[in-house]
Amino acid sequence: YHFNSVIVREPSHSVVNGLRADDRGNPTYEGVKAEHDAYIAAMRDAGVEVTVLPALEAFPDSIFVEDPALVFPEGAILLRPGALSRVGETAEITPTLRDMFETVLDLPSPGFADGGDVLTTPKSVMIGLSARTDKVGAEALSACIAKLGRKAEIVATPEGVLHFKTDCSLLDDESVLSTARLARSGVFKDFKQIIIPEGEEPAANALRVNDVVMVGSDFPRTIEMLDKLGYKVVPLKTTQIGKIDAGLSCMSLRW
Ligand code: CIR
Repeated sequence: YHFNSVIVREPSHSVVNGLRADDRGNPTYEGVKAEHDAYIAAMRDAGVEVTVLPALEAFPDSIFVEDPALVFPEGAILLRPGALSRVGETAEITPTLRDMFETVLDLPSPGFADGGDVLTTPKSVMIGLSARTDKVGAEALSACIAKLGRKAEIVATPEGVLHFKTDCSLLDDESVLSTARLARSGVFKDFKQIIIPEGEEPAANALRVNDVVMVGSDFPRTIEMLDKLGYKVVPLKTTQIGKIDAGLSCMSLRW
């Protein structure tokens, strides 16, 4: 969670048509843009250099740059997103990553993997199987991660949850924030587990960046809990991006 650099991408006007499992109405472009602007400002306040890529109208979900690639200080991996409408996002981000990283690996076909399914921890890089990340993709991704000198571990994502990280985030070297349903699976037995208060499940996609933990401002009980535990919480609005199943990690690539 110590980062120097992040990449973000401006939302396109087409973001209102972003993918979602349950339709609770479209987000507005202005609302998403405001949430994204605040996110960029919070990143700069946290001490990271932010590279802002231009909007891509052809890809409604392209604001969620976390999914088409995976980055580490050691190198980048170009992924194969599991949603058909998002596959082309990888080619769009490739030139930027080739410019910024010496080592850029390709996830080989035919597997699929989304960056939202990957939780990097000091113990291992956890890859959650989901509707977007299949076994072939997860195994190929493990091999790429090994080439970068890290250890990967393939785990399960609870049924009906979009991405592994929809339900968890890293808080510090030994602590994770997790929903009760994910913690129950036992994946975090080697961690100190901080469990999301019932009813605030979408708060689990928080984001530790250097000294602060960014948390959705719609989740007061989670904010209070983390605050009491001594974390420096930065609440950020996620109401609009939440309508298209996204949270705070989705909007950046960090290293
Ligand atoms: C999607 O369904 O792909 C987008 N609407 C949301 C992506 C969220 N990304 C993430 O959790 N990394």
